[in-house]
Amino acid sequence: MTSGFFDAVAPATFEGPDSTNPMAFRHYNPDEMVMGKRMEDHLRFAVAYWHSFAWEGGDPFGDQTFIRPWHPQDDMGRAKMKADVAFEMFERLGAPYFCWHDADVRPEGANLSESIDRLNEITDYFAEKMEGAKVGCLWGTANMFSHRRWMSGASTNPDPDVFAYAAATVKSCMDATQKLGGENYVLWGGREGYETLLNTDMGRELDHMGAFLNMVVEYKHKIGFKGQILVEPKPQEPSKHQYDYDAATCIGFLRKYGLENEVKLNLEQGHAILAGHSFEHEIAVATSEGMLGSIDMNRNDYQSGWDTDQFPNNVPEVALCYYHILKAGGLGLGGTNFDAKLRRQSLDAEDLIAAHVGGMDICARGLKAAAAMIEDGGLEDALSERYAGWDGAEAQAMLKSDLASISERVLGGGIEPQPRSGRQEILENYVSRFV
Ligand code: XUL
Ligand code: CO
Repeated sequence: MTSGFFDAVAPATFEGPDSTNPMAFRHYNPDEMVMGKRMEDHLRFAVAYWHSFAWEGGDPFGDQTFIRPWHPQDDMGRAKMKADVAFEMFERLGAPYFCWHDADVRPEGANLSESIDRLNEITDYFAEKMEGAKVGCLWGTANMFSHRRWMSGASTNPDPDVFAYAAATVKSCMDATQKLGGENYVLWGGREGYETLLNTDMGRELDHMGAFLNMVVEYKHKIGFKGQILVEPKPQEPSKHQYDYDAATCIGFLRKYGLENEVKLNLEQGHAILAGHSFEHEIAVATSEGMLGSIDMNRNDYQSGWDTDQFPNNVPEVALCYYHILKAGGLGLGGTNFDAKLRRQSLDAEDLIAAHVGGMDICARGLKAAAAMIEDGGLEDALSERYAGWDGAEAQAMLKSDLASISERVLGGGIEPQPRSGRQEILENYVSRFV
């Protein structure tokens, strides 16, 4: 028996590029081979529990717009109804994964012990549903930013009791993620940052955050969790300044605290935009260091300056992201999580399905375009040609040389660099042929 929530909406199926059905896939065809691998296995789509099932449609100027049968979310019976609906949606979409925070899936208890009991009960319920189903857990995480106890941070809180509460909370979420066979565990630094330096000891807070993350890694090994530990950069919102600002900042942080071989990055398109970067910039920073873990796919409204978490709808942008991902060997244990929410006027069950169908289709188109560019090799050829000078023995030897000898060679040999075109427009025209 189904919950009835999606009864009026047909399951999404692949109908091919000529279909005019807004609820059908035109490009996402899970079994289609792309560069020798099934499309589903490249993209590894995940539905985000928080946006699709927990968010009630509020914004800073108004409250709930979505009225769902599982509201209010303060009761375990309704938490199970929410789970029933969520799993029906995963199946209708053919989404292979989902991601969750503790706060999305269970109501907060009167104390931590009750909250953990509830988390265990609901994740047991998930585990039953996952048995024999085609959906897995891409990642789990802890919401350490919504409740007022986290208002001054979790591991960076000036109060050590909050640090302790955070440690116990993350332990419970890692246990639940492992129970569900999760492939990753994510830490987004919700309020790990500051509002004003007037009340903040930044160096001390960063040391606490480094110590905390080392404990997470230690616990991963202790329980034999085989998944990846990922941190998720974001420059601001909710804090004025977040410590995990962007990919480069996170990599520096991981190196400082000896975690560069243990922790990778979960990169999000909207967070890249807030940091003043393109998504492909963040992906290239991570892949150049072998630290790409997974991606949160969404987009921001470029005018608003907020983290608007919209579903992706821009093929050229998405294509360049997957180009860098494919070039680096793919997503591995990571996936494409739709950390994206409906607009608050999109009230219907049909809107929820259409948003994911559209997002999945845009990503599939982007992936196919990226694969076509890789197979054609035009961008790689252009790169090789641009850097060809560095293939020579003399250029390579220079990298191990010193300023004085190089200077001698330049002055003695009459080296006189001749500027060459960067050919940006020609390369942009090249990309346009594929997207
Ligand atoms: C917030 C955000 C989170 C993380 C998980 O901007 O992206 O949803 O992905 O906590
Ligand atoms: Co995210």
